Amino acid sequence: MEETIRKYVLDLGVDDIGFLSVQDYKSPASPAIDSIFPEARSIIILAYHELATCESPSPITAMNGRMDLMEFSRSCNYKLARFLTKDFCAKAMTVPFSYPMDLGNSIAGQLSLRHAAVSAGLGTFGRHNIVVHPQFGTRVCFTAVLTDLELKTTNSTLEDICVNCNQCVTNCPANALDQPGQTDVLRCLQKSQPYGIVASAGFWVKFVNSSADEQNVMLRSEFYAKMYQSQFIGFQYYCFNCMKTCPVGR
Ligand code: B12
Ligand code: SF4
Ligand code: SF4
Repeated sequence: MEETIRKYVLDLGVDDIGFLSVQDYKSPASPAIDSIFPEARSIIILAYHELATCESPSPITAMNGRMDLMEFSRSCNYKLARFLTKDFCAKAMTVPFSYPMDLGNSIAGQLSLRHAAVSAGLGTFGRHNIVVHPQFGTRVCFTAVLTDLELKTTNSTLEDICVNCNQCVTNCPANALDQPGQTDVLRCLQKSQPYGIVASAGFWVKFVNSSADEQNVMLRSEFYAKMYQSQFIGFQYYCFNCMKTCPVGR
């Protein structure tokens, strides 16, 4: 069964795949799987090689490459879920690239794709706390499909792939990676999403405390225009440094 699913997924153009029994998934800061899908038995993780767009000095080009990947991955996830439903009479639920996600007390996905990918043999955690794939290095992203099919966790004997060159730490513009094993989320957010939720809250607090003339100026500013675009894109990333500076796989 695993081989049929692997072939279907690779034929879609996905770059790699891993299988994980739900009992082998461990991400203490994420919701329990049975709070999402009580009958889930397995997680199928799809891996996508990120294009060279992440190297572009233009944040528009870099984000456009990411949007292409997100759209492709959403379609592959959905096709796989339909394939499992039709050909295996299974239940299947998709886990997105990033959003929608919980934006309550913590910022977390329904499933931690990094933890799932590592346990399914698709890579190891790097010094930057994201996953390094043996072939694609850090330029890899993930989606997943949960299913009630019993699938065997992919056998893997991966050694640590990170070569500890510290490039990701040195090139992080937010100093968000100074503490080994931890990403300073707020610092990363300020640099990677400068027109995201933190900036938006600051803008609107200032807006309501401003005069009509000042509000007029604020709504015509470059900052507002960029924030407006970021909001309808979903999340607009302006930093890919920890992905693009990692030498593994290049
Ligand atoms: C929310 C989120 C963020 C938040 C972080 C919030 C957070 N606390 O994790 C912010 C906005 C800061 C962020 C930033 C980035 N993100 Co992000 N993000 C997510 C998202 C949607 C959810 C993550 C989540 O649930 N975190 C909460 C819990 C699980 O994290 P945690 O328990 O605290 O675990 C962390 C630590 O404990 C530590 N850790 C745990 N166990 C171990 C074990 C070892 C040995 C080590 C060393 C560390 C370690 O590593 C974890 C990561 O920090 C995922 C998609 C998904 N659904 O998984 C993408 C995801 C993790 N992001 C991704 C990427 C690429 C980025 C960015 C590069 C931005 C960009 N331009 O794309 C940066 C990288 C920041 C970094 N170096 O850590 C990719 C990572 C791909 C990969 N190769 O691993 C993911 C998987 C998206 C995807 N679909 O591929 N992200
Ligand atoms: S995305 Fe940018 S700001 Fe965030 S951790 Fe990576 S290098 Fe640092
Ligand atoms: S840039 Fe260097 S230290 Fe950072 S994850 Fe890649 S190999 Fe490891």
